[in-house]
Amino acid sequence: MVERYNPNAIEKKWQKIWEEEKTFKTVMDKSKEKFYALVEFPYPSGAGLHVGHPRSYTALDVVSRKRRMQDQVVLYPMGFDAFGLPTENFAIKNKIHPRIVTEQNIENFTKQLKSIGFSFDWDRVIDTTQPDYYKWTQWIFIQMFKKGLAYKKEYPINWCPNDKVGLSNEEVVNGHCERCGAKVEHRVRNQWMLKITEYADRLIDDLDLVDYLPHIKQQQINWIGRSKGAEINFSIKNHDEKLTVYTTRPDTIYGSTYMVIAPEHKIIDILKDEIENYDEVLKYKDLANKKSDFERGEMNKDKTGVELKGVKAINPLTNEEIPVWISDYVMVTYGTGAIMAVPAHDTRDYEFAKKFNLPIVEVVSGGNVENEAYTDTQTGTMINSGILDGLEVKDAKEKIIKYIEENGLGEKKTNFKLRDWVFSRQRYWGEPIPMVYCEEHGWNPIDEKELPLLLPEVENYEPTDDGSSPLSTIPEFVNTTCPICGGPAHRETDTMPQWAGSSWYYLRYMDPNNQDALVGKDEVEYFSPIDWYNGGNEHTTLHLLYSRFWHKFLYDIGVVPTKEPYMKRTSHGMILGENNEKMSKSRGNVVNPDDIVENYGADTLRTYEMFISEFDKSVPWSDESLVGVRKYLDRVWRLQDILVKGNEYSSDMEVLINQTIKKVTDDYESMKFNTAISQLMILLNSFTKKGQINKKELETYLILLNPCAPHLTEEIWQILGHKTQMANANIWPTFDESKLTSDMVEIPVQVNGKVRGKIEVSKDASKEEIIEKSQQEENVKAFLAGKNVRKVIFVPGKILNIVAN
Ligand code: ANZ
Repeated sequence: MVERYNPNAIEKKWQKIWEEEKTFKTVMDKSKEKFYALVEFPYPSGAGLHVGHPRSYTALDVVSRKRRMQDQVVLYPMGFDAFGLPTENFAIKNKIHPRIVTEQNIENFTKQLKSIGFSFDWDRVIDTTQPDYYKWTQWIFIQMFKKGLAYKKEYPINWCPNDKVGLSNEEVVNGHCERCGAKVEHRVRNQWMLKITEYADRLIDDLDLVDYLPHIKQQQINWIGRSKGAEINFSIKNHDEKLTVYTTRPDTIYGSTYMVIAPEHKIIDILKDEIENYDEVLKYKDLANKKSDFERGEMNKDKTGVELKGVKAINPLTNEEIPVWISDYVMVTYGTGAIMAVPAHDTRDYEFAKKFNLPIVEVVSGGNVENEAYTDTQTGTMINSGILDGLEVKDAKEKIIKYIEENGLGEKKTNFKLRDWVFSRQRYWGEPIPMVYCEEHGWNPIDEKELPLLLPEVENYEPTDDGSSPLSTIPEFVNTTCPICGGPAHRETDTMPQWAGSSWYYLRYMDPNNQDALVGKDEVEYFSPIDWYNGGNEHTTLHLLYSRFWHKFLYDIGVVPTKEPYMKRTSHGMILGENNEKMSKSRGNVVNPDDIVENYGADTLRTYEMFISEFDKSVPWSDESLVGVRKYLDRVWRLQDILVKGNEYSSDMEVLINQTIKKVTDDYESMKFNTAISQLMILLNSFTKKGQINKKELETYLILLNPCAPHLTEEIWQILGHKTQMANANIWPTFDESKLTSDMVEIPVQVNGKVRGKIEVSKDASKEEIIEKSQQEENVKAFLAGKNVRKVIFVPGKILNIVAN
């Protein structure tokens, strides 16, 4: 009998060996196939690792370990996305420098990650807050500035009054700050912006080049929100000013009975002398400003608005005078901030028209809002529509666009929901933006030789009350000279947002210590692109899109060889608390991975997380299944007790073993970890039932299980006498196609019409062989004892019935 399975001792032992021997160090070898697996690097929070992290990390660890045993060069790196608000807020509260907080947190995360036995190359760890890393983040920013992709703009930003920080639209969830939950306000600030919109078309079109899960592609497409339509100018009666609208339905222009502009539209100021109810208009504008974009855009809310009394616009096709309203359902940041309202065919316009008693004119037959068929007004025949009458919608669109272009009334236009990326944060713990302002020469980047522009040491990281960055209070940092004329100038004091460092980190892993370039040519040629990237669904529209944008830019300036960074993107479901709710301190349902490693072992934690459900589904934590998985590993350990000699699969196990090799090999690659593990459990049961396993069989079993339970399997492997580790050996088994189905069949044996036993015989066994074997079956023997066989009925391949009395 072997000693009891003792994961604590075994796991520490192997982790030490891996560390000392640098087992998972990645070395380029052009003669071999490479596999670059990436998981999202964590933000090293004070709370430490969450049991959600190992779900993603174990998954690609499984694939990475398998690929190493298939003789591939695997790059599976880890790092820390360490700039950001929580650390800064913690530092302010506890009066510890964020640098120290970050170091402590990284140390703790590293210890935790190592205790789970991930096969990361620890020599490639990156930390986005290290100057030799953020030097290149700054360098990329400067290249973007040089290409006109970084610019300054007065921009109404989402402002979190609690964190005192500007937020990108992506960081605002239902009108609230994604991090702290405070209600978001609007504030106008002079911000650095990155022109992601210039890449909008390519960010959609190049999705054809990659293998992302369908829902991930769709979410990106929706987020970018490409919409094709036209801009049309409406003139203002008795005024030179024109009001330009954006519409996706220029064909419905004859049905446009009024216009609506955003409360922030600049024409309000221009027409101030004409507007008879200017005070009322200003009051409404004020009110709208206090609402978030989300509240304003909400579909089902009651429509509000104020007419600009004294102002009339002219519908350029009907030549009719129509009223102009302001309402907060029109956003200033989308299209032109003005719409031609077509209440018969647009739900929001319809609700508005009903409320304020505005005329509704149907222009697509059968397609109006009051009609059930409304849901699809993209088809139908034009009515009440002058030159468009009788045309189908599609043709009407073409004709009207041609008409407005020929008559100087407007032009075809593509719009995107995606906005440029607000890239300034008024906070301390981020990358300094390497820009300098001089009265004469405006904004210019610092000399690239001066990079990195170091984040200065400060005593106080508290944002200032006017919302400026803490850096603005340090004269030694602020005051500098103009890189163009050498005259007095001042530095930008905003820092980069959370998403900067993570937009290109995957490139640095390829060559983490390069002092002369962001990544070496040889390395980037060899390791690009990333073969497989797994991460959270919540990053589909933020990080994933941002990093694709940066990558495309780096491709354009010749830094990277591929158009896309990630060939494949998958995502995992969340692990919920045992009560089926999201894990959180306040709900008291947090499971700490350290406790699981301590009490059950890392191999149990890993195997459990791969086993609990389909990988992309959310699943509640379950102590019961955890215990079940631990028992399974105990039984694997005890296979040593029934070990016999043998260098070939035994004939009765051969089929099941081949089936298992095939299934596990396929399932790991398609992220069906749970069914791979259940197949391994079935095979284990067969060995246990048989009461023996030979050496060859045990070795195959260990190899297949190794990616999930690497410590346990290495230990038994060593006990079997192997001098080298499994981890980097080219030993992944292949299956024999001809041995996937059994040529044995199971035949039920009846005695006088009742099944008394089952026997296993070869498919083409003769009737005589079968009768003979049936009489050796214990139970059948018992029922035949003292009787004479009168008759034997045999249905080949199906059943044997013995009549006896
Ligand atoms: C007339 C019309 C008739 C419209 C109709 C729709 C249906 P997407 O597809 O999202 O791009 N719109 C334009 N700018 C807007 C803004 N700043 N705020 C709110 N709504 C705006 O939608 C474009 C449509 O949304 C445009 O086409 C416009 O209404 C409205 F039967 O023009 B449409």
